[in-house]
Amino acid sequence: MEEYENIIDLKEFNNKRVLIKEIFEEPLVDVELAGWLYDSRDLGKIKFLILKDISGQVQVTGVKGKVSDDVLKIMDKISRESVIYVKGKVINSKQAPGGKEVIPEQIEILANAEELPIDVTDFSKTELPKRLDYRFLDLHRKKIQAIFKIQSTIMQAYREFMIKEGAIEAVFPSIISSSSEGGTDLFEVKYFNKKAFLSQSCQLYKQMVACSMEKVFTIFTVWRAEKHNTVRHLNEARQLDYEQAFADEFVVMDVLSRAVQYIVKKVLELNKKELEILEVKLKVPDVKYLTFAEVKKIMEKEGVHCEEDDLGTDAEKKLGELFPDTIVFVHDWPLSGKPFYIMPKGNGLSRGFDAIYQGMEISSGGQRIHIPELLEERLKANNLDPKNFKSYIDSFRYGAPPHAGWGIGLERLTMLILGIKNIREVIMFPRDRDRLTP
Ligand code: AMO
Repeated sequence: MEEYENIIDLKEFNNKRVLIKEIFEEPLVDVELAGWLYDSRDLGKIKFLILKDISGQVQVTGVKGKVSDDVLKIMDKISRESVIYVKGKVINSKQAPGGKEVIPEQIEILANAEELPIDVTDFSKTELPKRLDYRFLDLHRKKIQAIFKIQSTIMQAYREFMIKEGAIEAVFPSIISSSSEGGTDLFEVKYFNKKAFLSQSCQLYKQMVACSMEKVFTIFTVWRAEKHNTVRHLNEARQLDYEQAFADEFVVMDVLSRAVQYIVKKVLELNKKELEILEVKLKVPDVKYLTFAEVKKIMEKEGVHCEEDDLGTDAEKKLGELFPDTIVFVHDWPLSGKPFYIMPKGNGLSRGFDAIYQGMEISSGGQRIHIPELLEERLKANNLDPKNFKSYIDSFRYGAPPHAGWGIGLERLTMLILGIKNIREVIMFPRDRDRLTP
């Protein structure tokens, strides 16, 4: 094709466009709409189209004799999910869903949809892997759109909350020269003639910034080369990160609880319709503080396995059952179970914590080490070479205050707010052990 001319004048259309939800909210008569064909029915003398856009759906009704033959002819040949433009009049109708329908004067097919590879109706039974193969089409569905509208609110509310707290938003590099979380789960990249890695966390950078700008936050993409394929792990995930100077773990646990409560309140306020579509009953969470030792005792009583320096999935699940709709902070965590940058507290304990919500870890954090000599010691204790962390260690030599922070998994938070079982449902384009496209 050498030339393409737009079927309608898009600039003009954007000036006049009516969103479908406005039809039900305002007394409109002449409307110009565009969207996707959800469904159609042909009763011979009368033809129905269900048109949907991002805001809702409406019935378009063509009655023989009342609507031009040209329009009726087009109504006959539109395939499901094709993109159409409709110009018409809104009338009240008792039979139509929502009590209103559109009588079309002009219909144009802007983009034809071929035979659909997956079911995108509200009653779709297509399995998740197949849906993810065609995620761009899966995103036509109301339910899927509801998930990501809510995730958008979560991110927006997080930003809003942090700005109110007086934090500044920062961006950090995604290519790093050495591990920030320790361990082996790094993706290697070639960086000219050097070896580099995709960032596991912005940990070291957010600390450096907190040591000058006091309160800093970001929404950061992390890469974890974890080999296990579970319903709660991704190889590429997002974290809501926060770091604050002059703070210990208790100061930032309080910030975390208020941040999550603010986010949930915003979702309740702004996403009523989406929560209804997803049939979610959401509550603003309570907050509970327990030491690691207290949790161990609880688990012993409950007969649930808990590791020496970690909770494990069974114990997390149990905490969710015992304390539903509650952010459970588990603090005074064994030092051996926390990364090298977490501040020791004596007696084998640390100033690190995990936050458990609805039976799953949503966040970990703690007070950090701001003393270079102690940091070197802890790196060595974790079998890491201080030479690889020179610039990070040096950043604490010139007036670095005590500081603390945390990172919340965005996808984890979304799945737990919505009671969704598989993390892949709440990320538009998941990267897991087997999936690199789309
Ligand atoms: P951590 O590694 O515990 O801590 O990660 C923080 C939170 O991020 C989420 N998360 C993940 N979500 C999905 N898939 C994964 N593979 C994955 N890994 C982590 C979880 C987890 O609780 N730098 C520290 C945070 C800090 O101390 O500030 C860190 O990254 O919800």
